[in-house]
Parts: sequence; structure tokens; C-alpha cells
Amino acid sequence: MRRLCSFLFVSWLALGPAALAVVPVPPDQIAYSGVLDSPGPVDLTARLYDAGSGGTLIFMQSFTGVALDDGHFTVNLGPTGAASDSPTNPLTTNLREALTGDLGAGAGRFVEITVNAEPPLARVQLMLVPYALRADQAATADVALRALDTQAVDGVDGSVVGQLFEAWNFDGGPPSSDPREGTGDVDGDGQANFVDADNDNDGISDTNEVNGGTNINLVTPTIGSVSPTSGTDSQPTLVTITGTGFLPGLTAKFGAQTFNPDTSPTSFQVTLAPQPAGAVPDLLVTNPNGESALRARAFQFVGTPPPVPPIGTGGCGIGPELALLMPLLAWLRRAGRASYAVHTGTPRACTTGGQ
Ligand SMILES: [Ca+2]
Ligand SMILES: [Ca+2]
Ligand SMILES: [Ca+2]
Ligand SMILES: [Ca+2]
Repeated sequence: MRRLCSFLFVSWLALGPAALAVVPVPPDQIAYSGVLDSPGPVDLTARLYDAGSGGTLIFMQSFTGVALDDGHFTVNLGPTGAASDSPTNPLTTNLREALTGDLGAGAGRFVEITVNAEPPLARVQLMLVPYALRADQAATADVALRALDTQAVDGVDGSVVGQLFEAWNFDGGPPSSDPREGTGDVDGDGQANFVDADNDNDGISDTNEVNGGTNINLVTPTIGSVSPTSGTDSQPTLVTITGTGFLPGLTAKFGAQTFNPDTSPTSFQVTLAPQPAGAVPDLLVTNPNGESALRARAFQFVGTPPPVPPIGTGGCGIGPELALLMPLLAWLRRAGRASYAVHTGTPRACTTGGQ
């Protein structure tokens, strides 16, 4: 007796996992392969039942003179089978219809092979392939990781989409196909880079970043204000820096003084050590991503201010009082300050000819 030693069959489904989300349409042909332990050619009859034994005959197809290659054979079931068989006729001659399961038969599908006129071999159940790594073509796909050619995207010719991407600059920045643009979404706002005029959402447009030499895909800091802008050569100065795009871990350098302050996105503080009068350090703020902002001559160090004169000790008349205040006023002007201290003493009354 000839025996079917092993078998395999090409599934009726060759779509990716996402396509399994919808009910697949069975093909009208499936390839069926097996191995026989005797030389060919042979006549084969394939019957499709709805049960592993007994059950209802659904489809039947015969093949004559099937060649064997070292015992291996392959036949294609479908698309059309025989209309009659003995002792009962199959329910359909259409393989696709036989596989859809709406013929009033049971849900299972089992293939029974008969070799020549010998008794039938044990039935083998047809199973849907649960997972396919790759399909060269798909009529539709819920998700395609990469399609080399598409005939339509939501009803629009696929070539139109490609030409729009290649030829049209949606956001005024670098071309859509520029590696800095493309279909990424750096800031995660739902807008792809090629239509997002500010890829990294740092408040600086892609165009201005390109012109300014900063990175359109990395948050770039800006310096708004430095307050105060001066300090003395004798006392530490607490300085507040405001701006945008300050990231945790940033570095601030005032000349040779380096700081790693805690920061909010828009401000941070550092305490400058005194430096000799006349020093005017630049401020360089650098984010951990390497993006930076520079403010030249952001701060100046000045000499220690003169003591505040005791107003009212100069006698009556404005002249003597101004003479005492002049050194302090000059210091304020040099330091760019509006005030230095408030006199709290009690003015002395005029002793001669006063008001
Ligand atoms: Ca975006
Ligand atoms: Ca962009
Ligand atoms: Ca930007
Ligand atoms: Ca940037």
C-alpha cells in the first residue's frame, strides 16, 4: 500500500497579522503537497470534508498522472472540482465556496487523498496560517510597514502622494525629503516633520534654525534677560537668567565661571563670584543635547561703590549735598544701576538762613 508519509500545504491566507483583523476571503486555489513512498506517476483524488471522519463531502477533484519527484508531489486544488461522486455528490464544485463555510456544512475542512484505486489516506485538516512574515502583494492592508508601490491611498493614486512629498515644501523649511525633515515627529505633536514648521517645538522655526546654524530637531535655548547685568568686585551677585528652551542638566558659563543650576524651561539663577572691576564675561547656555545660546558681554564687574553720604550734614543749600552724592551717582552710572541704597538718617535742620 502506498502511504502518505508527510504533507504540507500552502495556506489559503498569505497576509500579514494586521490583515487578520478582518475576515479573509479564501482563495480559489490552494497548493497541496505530500510524499509517497512509491514511484509515480499516480492518479490522485482529493476530497474535502467537514469532519476528520464521516461528515459531509463538500468538494472533490481528481488529478491523473501526477509526477513524483523522489516521492514528492504537488497539486493545486481548485478552482473547480467535480460535480458528482459516489455514493454522494459534493456540495459544490467551487473551491472558494467550499472554504467559506456557508454551505450548511460544519466549520472544519479536512482533505482526504486517494492514490490510484487504493483506500483513502487519513484526512488532514486545513488550517488558516495564523501569521505570515511577508506578502509580496496584498489587495488591502490595514497596516503596511513599507510599500514599495501603492496603487491607492485612501482612494488617492499612490504616485500623487509620492510626488507631493518629493516636490512640495509644506512648512517652508528644508525639502520634505531632507533627512532632517521626513516623516518623523520629533516633538510628538502629531505633525510629521515635513509639515511641521517647528520640528522640535522650541519656538524657533525650522527656517530660522537653518539660517542660524542650530538644529531643527533638538531643543535650542534662547537668552531673554540677565538681571542684574552688573556686580561688584567685592561681593557675590545672584543673577537671574530668563529665556526659552532651558532643559534640565544645562550648563551656564559666565566667562570662566561654570554652573549647572536647577532650571525651569524659562529661567534659572546662578551666584557669580566677584571678579576684578572691568571684567565683562559672555554668557553661554548649553543644553545637554549640545544646543546653545550666547549673549556677548552679558555681565560686567565694577568697583565697590562709595559709602552713602549722610544727607543733611553738608549744611543748608543743595550744592554741598550734591557734592557729597556725586561719587555715588558716578558709580551708579558706571554700574548701570538705578539705585544703590536708601538713606534712613534724619536730615539735620538748617542752622543759618535755612528754610
Ligand atoms: Ca511634529
Ligand atoms: Ca519641519
Ligand atoms: Ca525649532
Ligand atoms: Ca532647535
